[in-house]
Amino acid sequence: YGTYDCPSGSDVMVHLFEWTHASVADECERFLSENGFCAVQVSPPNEHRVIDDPWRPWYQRYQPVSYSMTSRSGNELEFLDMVNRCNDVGVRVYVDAVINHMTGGGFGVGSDGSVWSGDGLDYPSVPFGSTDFNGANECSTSSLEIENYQDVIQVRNCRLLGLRDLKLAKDYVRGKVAEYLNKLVGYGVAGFRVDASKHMWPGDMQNIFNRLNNLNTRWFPSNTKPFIYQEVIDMGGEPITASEYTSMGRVTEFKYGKNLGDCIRKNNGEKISYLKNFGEGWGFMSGVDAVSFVDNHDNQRGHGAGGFGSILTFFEDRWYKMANAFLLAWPYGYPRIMSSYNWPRNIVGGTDQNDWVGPPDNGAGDTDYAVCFNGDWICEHRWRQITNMVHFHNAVINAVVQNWWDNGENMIAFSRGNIGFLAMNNENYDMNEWLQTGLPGGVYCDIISGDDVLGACTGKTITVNANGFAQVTISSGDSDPMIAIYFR
Ligand code: ARE
Ligand code: CA
Repeated sequence: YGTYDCPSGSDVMVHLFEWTHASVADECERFLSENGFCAVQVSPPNEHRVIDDPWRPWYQRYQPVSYSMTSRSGNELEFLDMVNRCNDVGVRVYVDAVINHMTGGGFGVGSDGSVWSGDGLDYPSVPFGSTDFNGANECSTSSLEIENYQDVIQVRNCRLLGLRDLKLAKDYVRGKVAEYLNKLVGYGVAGFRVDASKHMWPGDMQNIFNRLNNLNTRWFPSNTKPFIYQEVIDMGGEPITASEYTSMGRVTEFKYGKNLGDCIRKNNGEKISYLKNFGEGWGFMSGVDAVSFVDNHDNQRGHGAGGFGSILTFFEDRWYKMANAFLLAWPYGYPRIMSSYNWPRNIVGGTDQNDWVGPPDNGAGDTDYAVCFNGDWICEHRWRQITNMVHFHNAVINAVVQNWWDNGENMIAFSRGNIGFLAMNNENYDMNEWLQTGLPGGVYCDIISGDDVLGACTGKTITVNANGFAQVTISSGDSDPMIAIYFR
């Protein structure tokens, strides 16, 4: 676990948040495979609660009802078709696995027609019954809720947000979870984002992972285990740390997006010149253990960790492009690009009143087919500045950082060996510097301001002399105050 093997020349994943299976399948074929994406993270595909109030929030999918496979993204056949078609064009599918819990309180009928009762701890379609959940014997709070994140036992045995907490110490429960994950592996899924990993004992998770089958040999080499990355929010200050999980797979590094956002926003005197040793030098987990990202589906709407004042999202598009350019140019972690839908964000007193709003739909709760740049589908992964940096990332993957330059404040530049060069101006005055790019002499196309189409550059060109130097000019008024060039 913790290893992954992308098709050569691709090393980035994208979270197509709340996309339907049909639209993910098409996106693999028409875009992801052509643009260097290794994998797509898809929303939880299993049966989930259906919530009326508020109307069909995105988060209903984090309340499992069973492991049958009709969700808001589509049915089992559509899921299978998506996995087949993505794998056929070399794009891995990573499933968001919600295995810590089932629904919150209440009762009803799930997205695949199964009855469920959180009140009665009864999920007959699995089946899970009351003895399959942690209760007063395991959790000491009278509410059965997590009340104190300093108490490890509470965090792992009590309820997160009222969600009925599975007794993963029990062989039967482990077996049911593993059966679900193995069904997906059999279909050709290549890996899992493991939701709420902080709330599960590493030993229980290891037991479940030990039961996982090898990947489907129709697409993958024999004896290859699924790629695992675990959602653990470790900002420091709590007894549960990311390092407890790194032996089982990668872990989401939430410090990355918060600190990068702070530097780009210049919060509390932070500067992008401080990014010189971004990563382990900032106290992050080792890059080989990390999944790195600017924002995720939680913290872009004020859930999870980070805070609106730090995290950058598509709502602040200029800064957001700068943050993603850095993410993709700088060697740290396995980068994940967020792909969002728009919603009427309305922050009042630090809370987004519309943080619940679900994806574009037909009014009856059926998610629309995602059409990029149409309606509310934002498709950050298709923004030229971001897509082109995915290509850059893949081109420089084996090259180390060299030729770091900064002005001590908010102008930076660095090369990746003699393959790629990025410069960024986050000052409110122009940058005009004679810099070592590390690159062989020649005329290069800036892939931020344009595309290099069959050798014809639609953006700025940068001339590198025989000694590797170039005049780098970036106006503070540029809509994207940076340039990126690489050797092809
Ligand atoms: C919803 C309602 C709740 C209601 C519940 C049950 O909002 O009011 O009680 O349903 O009826 C998502 C949403 C939740 C939603 C849930 C279920 O964000 O709002 O609850 O789905 O529908 C902690 C966890 C971390 C978790 C974050 C959100 O450690 O694992 O909280 N993130 C994942 C997903 C979420 C998802 C869940 C888990 C649940 O990415 O999308 O929730 O499956 C500090 C701590 C962190 C803590 C953070 C926030 O930073 O260090 O550990 O994160 O505070 O509490
Ligand atoms: Ca738990």
